[in-house]
Amino acid sequence: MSHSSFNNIAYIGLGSNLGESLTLLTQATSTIASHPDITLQQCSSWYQNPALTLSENPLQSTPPNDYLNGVIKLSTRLSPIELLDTLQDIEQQYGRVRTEVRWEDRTLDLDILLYNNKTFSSERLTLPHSQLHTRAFVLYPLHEIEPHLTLPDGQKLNNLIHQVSNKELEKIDVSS
Ligand code: A4P
Ligand code: MG
Repeated sequence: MSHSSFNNIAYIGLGSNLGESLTLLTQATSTIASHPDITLQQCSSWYQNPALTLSENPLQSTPPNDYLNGVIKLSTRLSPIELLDTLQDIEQQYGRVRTEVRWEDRTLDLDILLYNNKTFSSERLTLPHSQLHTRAFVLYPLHEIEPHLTLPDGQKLNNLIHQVSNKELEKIDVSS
């Protein structure tokens, strides 16, 4: 089958800090890749890093586990909302329990970081992802697969990563 119609490029941020995170992330990537309307183009390494927390979260009684984070690049014929629906289905499939607690520990979080050069905002979807510019665990894996990327607002990824420290990111050696 020709994939020439899969002419939208999206970057997805993956995160997990509950359960067998490496297995979950690897299997979720395979599930995304096997979707009939998606072609997986590239995967970053996985990076272990401390959870970014909301200091005002009164329901988080114990310190959260570290996260594993990574980024994948895909081409798709799904619209942004269809892609979000698909990713949320996959989150459910991998045991994500959504509660009222924001930033709760999660088995799997899938965020659409970028969709083409699109800027968009609705109740369900903001593009680019609102925290993209500030998070080392997003910027460095994205840079690993797309070093020359320019964001829709004209900022170069190459410049952005120098504004955010990567000293807490530990690249996972999957061969060991
Ligand atoms: N939504 C809006 N825009 C998007 C988008 N571009 N991609 C909406 C995906 N979803 C988007 O997300 C809440 C709602 O955001 C969705 O229903 C969707 O319609 P959620 O996954 O249900 O809830 P959440 O993830 O708990 O909230 P939020 O605010 O999205 O948190 P984040 O930004 O996902 O951050 N620390 C480390 N080290 N690594 C992490 O990955 N992640 C978080 C959660 C906190 N700390 C972390 C990490
Ligand atoms: Mg999320």
